[in-house]
Formats: sequence, structure tokens, C-alpha cells
Amino acid sequence: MDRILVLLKPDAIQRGFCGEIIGRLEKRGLKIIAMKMLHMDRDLARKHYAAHTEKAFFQGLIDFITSSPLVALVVEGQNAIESVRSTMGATDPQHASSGTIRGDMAQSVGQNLIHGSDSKEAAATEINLFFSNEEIMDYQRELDRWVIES
Ligand code: IDP
Ligand code: MG
Repeated sequence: MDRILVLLKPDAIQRGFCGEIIGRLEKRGLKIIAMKMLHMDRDLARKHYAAHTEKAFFQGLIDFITSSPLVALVVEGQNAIESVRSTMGATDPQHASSGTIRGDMAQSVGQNLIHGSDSKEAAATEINLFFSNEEIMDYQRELDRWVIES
């Protein structure tokens, strides 16, 4: 089982899409093991997006992600990183396939609704930035045997 940090970005909360986006992840068979609402400060934002420090869009990205509250989740599943990222769609919604979250509900690369870690290493680092071990739930879902082949 893999874990991934997911953020429902400020535009998702402002547009009232939390339920729809979480519903799509749940329908995919992914399991939510942590969730909270928070308003990121610039220090956390810079740490979370450290890989993009040198990019031209970095300042705008930090301004946007700290502009309004967001929802952070840890999601678990078989190949969770690939599953979540394919459900998210391409970074630029203009190039995201129809049927994906970004392809169906967004227009702009800077306001693309959702973040998902892009590797196991990034997921471990990002989950640690947002959640303590006590905030991550350890529980069984009865339906998992109908989702994941043994
Ligand atoms: P990802 O969110 O699909 O993993 P990344 O390349 O990690 O995409 O970029 C992080 C975030 O930075 C994107 O989700 C997007 O909001 C923003 N971003 C990426 N590229 C651009 C750009 O060219 N212009 C403006 N914002 C960008
Ligand atoms: Mg990324």
C-alpha cells in the first residue's frame, strides 16, 4: 500500500468542490486515512513547494496557496500515487483529459484545484509537513476486499 498527500487547494474550497473531489477519490477505491482544514502560512508553503523555488511561477504559487484555507488529506491505496495523479489529470487543465478532476473542473494551471505528491519520497516528506503520526488513522475497511484483489 502506498500513501500520498493530497491538498484540495483554495480554489476547490472557494468553488465548493471539496465533496465532488473527495467523492471522486473515494469512488476510485482510495482510502482516506487523515484529513484536516488549515490555512497554510508562507513558511509551510515554501517548504511544501521547495522543489519549485527557482521557477518563475513560485511567488504566484505561494501567494495562491496561502490565499485562503485548504483541505489536506492522506490517501492510501494500491499504487495510490499513480491512482490519485491519474484521477487529478495533467498539471495544466487545458491539457488535462476529460474525465479527470482538472480536465472537468478547471481552466488555469495556477488554479488547478488539487495537489498530489509525485513520488513515494515526496509523499513521505509532504505527509510529515502536514500531519503528526497520531493524526493518521489505522483502520480496516470492510469494502476493501471488493476493491483490491488478494
Ligand atoms: P503538479 O501539481 O501537477 O504536481 P507541479 O509541476 O508539481 O504540478 O507544479 C506545482 C504547481 O505549480 C501546479 O499544480 C500548478 O498549480 C503550479 N504551476 C506549475 N507550472 C506552472 C506554470 O507554468 N505557471 C503557473 N503555475 C504553475
Ligand atoms: Mg507536483
